[in-house]
Amino acid sequence: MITDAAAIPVVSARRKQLQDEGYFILKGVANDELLSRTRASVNNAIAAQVPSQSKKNRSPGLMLAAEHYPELSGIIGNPVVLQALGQMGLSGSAFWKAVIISKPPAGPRLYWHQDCLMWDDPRSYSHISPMIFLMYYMKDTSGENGCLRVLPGTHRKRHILHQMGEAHTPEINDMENPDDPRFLNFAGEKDVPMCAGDVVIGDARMFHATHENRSNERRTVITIWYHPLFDGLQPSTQSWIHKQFHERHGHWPESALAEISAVIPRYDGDVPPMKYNRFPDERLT
Ligand SMILES: O=C(O)CCC(=O)C(=O)O
Repeated sequence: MITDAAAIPVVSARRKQLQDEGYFILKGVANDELLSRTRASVNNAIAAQVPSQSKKNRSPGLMLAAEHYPELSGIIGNPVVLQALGQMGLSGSAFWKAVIISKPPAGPRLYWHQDCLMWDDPRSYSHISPMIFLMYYMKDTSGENGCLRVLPGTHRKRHILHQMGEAHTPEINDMENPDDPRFLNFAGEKDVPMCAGDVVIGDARMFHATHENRSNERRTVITIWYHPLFDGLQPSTQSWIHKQFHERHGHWPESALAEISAVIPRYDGDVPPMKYNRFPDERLT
């Protein structure tokens, strides 16, 4: 019998790396124009904030919510990335929020953490992530200037780090205890050096961290949070993402909303929003 090759489900290499390891890189997805526009917005945002910087968020660095910078709509809705996700079977992504994170010279390590907020949604225990990050670095990164580190496979497998506390509380962000074990090295960790113009796409359930910035220049990333296959999430999860998105970005000008229209969450049911839960239950083994 002759088999129709086109009918055989093909899991692309990218999708396989995302499923097995928890991340993959897309090269050259932000052209010079998009990168310059994004850098201009990010640099203005940082310049306006830096004089008032305190010890807050010492570990990640300066953190600015992108909802105040609608000029970032171009990178948030980047159609090149949406097309690549669609080809991998991850279409219908909804955008939650984005954050500018700028590590100053001598900025310390970012601690190990995972960012999944919907561990009550059955999808969180499946091979398709309910939440992914898109990280665009504004300049090339390496171990010297604070590149990303990842623990491949931890999106699907329980790790000792799951018992070590919640991500993004003021205590850990402000580095009140520099001896917290989440600042240590862990077996199997990998550096993810990046080139500006590329994007690293990762599973929010995977543990990740960064090196310290030992260079004399800022190292800035924009992290964008997407929820692929939005329509397949639990109604309460969809309801939460929809509400969060509209509260944060509802005031954006029409031109900015037009650039992200493909990823605007649309939920018109009446199920109340989920309560966020950052911790997996016994279904994660
Ligand atoms: O600063 C970085 O490179 C990583 C940021 C990060 O871990 C996050 O946005 O969750």
